[in-house]
Amino acid sequence: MRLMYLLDLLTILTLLAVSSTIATPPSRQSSWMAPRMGIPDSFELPANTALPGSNEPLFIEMPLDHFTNLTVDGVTTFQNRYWINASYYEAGGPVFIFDSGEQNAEPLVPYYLQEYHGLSATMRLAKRYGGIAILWEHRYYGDSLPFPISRNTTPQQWQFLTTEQALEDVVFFADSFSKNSSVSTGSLNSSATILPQSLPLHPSVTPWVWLGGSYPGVRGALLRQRNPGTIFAAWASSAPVHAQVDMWAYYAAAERSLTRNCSADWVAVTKYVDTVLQGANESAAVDIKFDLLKARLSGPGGNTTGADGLTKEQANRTSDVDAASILMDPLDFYQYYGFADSLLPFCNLLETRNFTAAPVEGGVVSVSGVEGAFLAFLAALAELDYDSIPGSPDDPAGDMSWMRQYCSEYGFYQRGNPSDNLSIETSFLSLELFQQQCNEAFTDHLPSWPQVENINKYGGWNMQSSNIMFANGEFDPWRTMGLASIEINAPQRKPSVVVPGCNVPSNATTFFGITYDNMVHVSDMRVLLVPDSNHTDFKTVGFYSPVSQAPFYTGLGLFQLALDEWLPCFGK
Ligand SMILES: *[C@@H]1O[C@H](CO)[C@@H](O)[C@H](O)[C@H]1NC(C)=O
Ligand SMILES: *[C@@H]1O[C@H](CO)[C@@H](O)[C@H](O)[C@H]1NC(C)=O
Ligand SMILES: *[C@@H]1O[C@H](CO)[C@@H](O)[C@H](O)[C@H]1NC(C)=O
Ligand SMILES: *[C@@H]1O[C@H](CO)[C@@H](O)[C@H](O)[C@H]1NC(C)=O
Ligand SMILES: *[C@@H]1O[C@H](CO)[C@@H](O)[C@H](O)[C@H]1NC(C)=O
Ligand SMILES: *[C@@H]1O[C@H](CO)[C@@H](O)[C@H](O)[C@H]1NC(C)=O
Ligand SMILES: *[C@@H]1O[C@H](CO)[C@@H](O)[C@H](O)[C@H]1NC(C)=O
Ligand SMILES: *[C@@H]1O[C@H](CO)[C@@H](O)[C@H](O)[C@H]1NC(C)=O
Ligand SMILES: *[C@@H]1O[C@H](CO)[C@@H](O)[C@H](O)[C@H]1NC(C)=O
Ligand SMILES: *[C@@H]1O[C@H](CO)[C@@H](O)[C@H](O)[C@H]1NC(C)=O
Ligand SMILES: *[C@@H]1O[C@H](CO)[C@@H](O)[C@H](O)[C@H]1NC(C)=O
Ligand SMILES: CC(=O)N[C@H]1CO[C@H](CO)[C@@H](O)[C@@H]1O
Repeated sequence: MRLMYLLDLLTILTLLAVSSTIATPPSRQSSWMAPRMGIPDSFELPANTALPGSNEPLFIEMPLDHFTNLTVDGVTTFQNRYWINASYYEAGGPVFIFDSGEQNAEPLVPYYLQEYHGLSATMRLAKRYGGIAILWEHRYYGDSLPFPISRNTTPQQWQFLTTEQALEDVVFFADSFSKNSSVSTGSLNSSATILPQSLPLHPSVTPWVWLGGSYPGVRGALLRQRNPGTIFAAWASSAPVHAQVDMWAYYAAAERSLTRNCSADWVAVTKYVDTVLQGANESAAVDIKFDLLKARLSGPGGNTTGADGLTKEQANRTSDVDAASILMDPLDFYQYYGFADSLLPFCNLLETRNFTAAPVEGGVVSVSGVEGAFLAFLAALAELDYDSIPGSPDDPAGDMSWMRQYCSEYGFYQRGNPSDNLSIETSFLSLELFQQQCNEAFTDHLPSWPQVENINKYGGWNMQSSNIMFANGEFDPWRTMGLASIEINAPQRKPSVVVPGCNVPSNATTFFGITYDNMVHVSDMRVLLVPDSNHTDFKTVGFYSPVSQAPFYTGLGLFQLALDEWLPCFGK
């Protein structure tokens, strides 16, 4: 059973099995391009020495606690995983670090670091600037685990999963590289593999350029504010840099995009279900839960096989919020697909009553009342095959770690707007409910509410930063928590595509960036996929933009213009 309100909607789905077929790293060229950007020209690698191939992971020994040297269960350090692709590296070229954020990074390797399935912005930038590409895995995700992650992870073990620790990991990593302009050749022979750390990639001698979408975009912006000496520039895509406990705005974009009749029906049905579930007639409540569960389990063409085993007892055991939030199933993929591809098919089914009647402007409710609208809604839920979309956690450990992060620092509790009577989210989704779930999942060491000030102290959506490009999608639910937010409590700043001077901070009214018309979450920083039979459905949405390829080129082109402006000033 899916608990929709627990789903990490920030997570980029990574559901594809990965085959590691690229084994041989290219050998180094013996001739090097003219060095640039602060690197003295004495840097040379012996001919044929090779960096490890990007399909094999590398590890750095990372302090568990950067700030107070605490030790828990004998653990003082852990192995933090990363990958490198040095195919395009030329002496003096920048570092392009792509952050995978709150997920196992491994499935991303062939997409973002090898261009195995199409162009990646990270590799295009590496090619253009002679840079070295790094894929970085976040502590407590994938294989970068100080402790095993499960329901048994203790509060003492969780305490090192904080924004500050995870940002400091990047600083520690960057500082681990050499400042020397030449690699000691004494220990190397002509066919040896060199340690990446022996390359002169220390951020004092090489510009580090960050690429991240969603939470990784937040990290890039925070790092540029916090450690400008480490992160020289950043492309922060769809970055909700303003943490807020109450994120009712999450659904505002979807609500705004609904057709009028669909909105009228959705609002009416939501109120109807909430009212029945809150009412005194217990058998009516169980019946409505049964109907909702049955619709979710049923498939297209009136196929109710999936619901065959469903009983009234099961329905009775289903909580009000679990049952009522089935009405929100069609919203699950909105952030990736936008209205036309995720909600319109549903609205069409609903408004035509499964293609048996013509739609009317006031919705089904205006013709058949709310009970008629409810039946049409159930039919639409059943016919739209959301059951085939993987909604249950693919990476339970990663989901727990992200839950820990939002429960302790980010909030982003996605409920409906309680003061908007056109809200299409069940009123059972309350802030208190989210908090209660957090408290149940993490029994101790959790603040009473998420400590959003840990994030917002870097400026939140008022952040006046230099050398960052903030990209957003017009209808991305996460735009509401970023610099480009148009919500009522936001500063209403406007993106400007005019590239600012190097190290020149933005001001209170404007910032450098772009909001792509009609686009959604991280529509730019995805792989420009070569479509094939493995990339046709929701499962691969994490890797490419199902809406449009245009933002890939727009974002990359604008960021290149910015880097052309900024990189020459590195070290000056
Ligand atoms: C932590 O330990 C390291 C190495 O022993 C030491 O250099 C550092 O000063 C310590 N930091 C703190 C905050 O105690
Ligand atoms: C690095 O990326 C390029 C494509 O951008 C790819 O051709 C190459 O195989 C990758 N290198 C490694 C070692 O995976
Ligand atoms: C080169 O170095 C590697 C690893 O240190 C070693 O295994 C190999 O025997 C060396 N080759 C030669 C020709 O010295
Ligand atoms: C639902 O379950 C409760 C507790 O087991 C029971 O008292 C109640 O009669 C059940 N209601 C229905 C309609 O089955
Ligand atoms: C309770 O709801 C059921 C439908 O589930 C209905 O048949 C019954 O009449 C209702 N009872 C009352 C007291 O309204
Ligand atoms: C929807 O319409 C299709 C095609 O007419 C039909 O097979 C199916 O049973 C209908 N589904 C529902 C839930 O009414
Ligand atoms: C009906 O749905 C079940 C799963 O719920 C599926 O196994 C079966 O193939 C479907 N039948 C048809 C005719 O599509
Ligand atoms: C009703 O909604 C459908 C689907 O959202 C839309 O295509 C249609 O234009 C609407 N019809 C009217 C009359 O508003
Ligand atoms: C929502 O509130 C507005 C103004 O308060 C009112 O005009 C409108 O009828 C209400 N809509 C619904 C669906 O309750
Ligand atoms: C903010 O920056 C923009 C773009 O550089 C500029 O046009 C605008 O005048 C500035 N506003 C203020 C208040 O400084
Ligand atoms: C799809 O994935 C499978 C398994 O990884 C692979 O064998 C197959 O070649 C892929 N198909 C295409 C068209 O890339
Ligand atoms: C080859 C070389 O010059 N190596 C030096 C790099 O810098 C470290 C200290 O920063 C020295 O210990 C190395 O000898």
